[in-house]
Amino acid sequence: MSAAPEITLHGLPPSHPSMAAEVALRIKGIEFERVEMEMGRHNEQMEAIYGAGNRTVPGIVVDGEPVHGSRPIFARLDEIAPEPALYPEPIAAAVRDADRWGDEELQDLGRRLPWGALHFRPEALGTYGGGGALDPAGTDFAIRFARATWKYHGISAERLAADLAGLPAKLDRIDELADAGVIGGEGANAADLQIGSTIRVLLTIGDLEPLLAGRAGERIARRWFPDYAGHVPAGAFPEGWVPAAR
Ligand SMILES: N[C@@H](CCC(=O)N[C@@H](CS)C(=O)NCC(=O)O)C(=O)O
Repeated sequence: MSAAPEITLHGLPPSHPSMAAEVALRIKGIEFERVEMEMGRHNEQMEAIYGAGNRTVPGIVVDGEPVHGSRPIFARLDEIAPEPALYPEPIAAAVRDADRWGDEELQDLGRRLPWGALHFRPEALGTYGGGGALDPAGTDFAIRFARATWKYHGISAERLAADLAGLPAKLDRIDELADAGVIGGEGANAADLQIGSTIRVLLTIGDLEPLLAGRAGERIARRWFPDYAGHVPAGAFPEGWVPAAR
């Protein structure tokens, strides 16, 4: 029998795909060490480990072999510990498609919508570190920080409004995936973790609570990611930007 591989997970504390990778490791019962990157230097730190162009978290190093990105991590973990499978048969192909959709279409909303909301309620940034609302000096910092994230993530008021307008269709798609049995089952597969981790972040935005309440995404998010700090009080987004709950 070969020895268990030595695994290091590199992440950033608030990163939802890092959280998804960590929960995948835990579900499989694989031992690992988690190392946080240094916010601001994380791009160069990740490139130094994972190679040029691999600037984002998460990544894992398996006995010296770098595996970069949430989807490659899920696939590699299934090779290391096949059970419980993150891409279980007979639905593996559908799970792979849903995981890809969650990564390519949904995941960015877990960055743009919280940073979008924090522009309007910057004092709430403190809650994402597990604290309370920031004091005026902290809020000055948060205003500058949120502005930098808007630039970095290409957020604009127009894009934010469009993201919000498009959210109900994405929530419908998640319900459809659950109705079809691709996500929302007994165990967590890769798509549950990919989609659920993004929805978990969206649940920190008070304005979105009515939209998310009772939907499959909410159920999956709360089940696999019970703890995620942060709360932007309702009323952050300008009136009329958040679609009505159905
Ligand atoms: N879609 C990729 C990318 C992940 C991603 O963009 N991660 C964010 C954190 S949530 C990140 O590293 N952002 C830092 C940056 O872009 O500088 C994945 O799932 O691995």
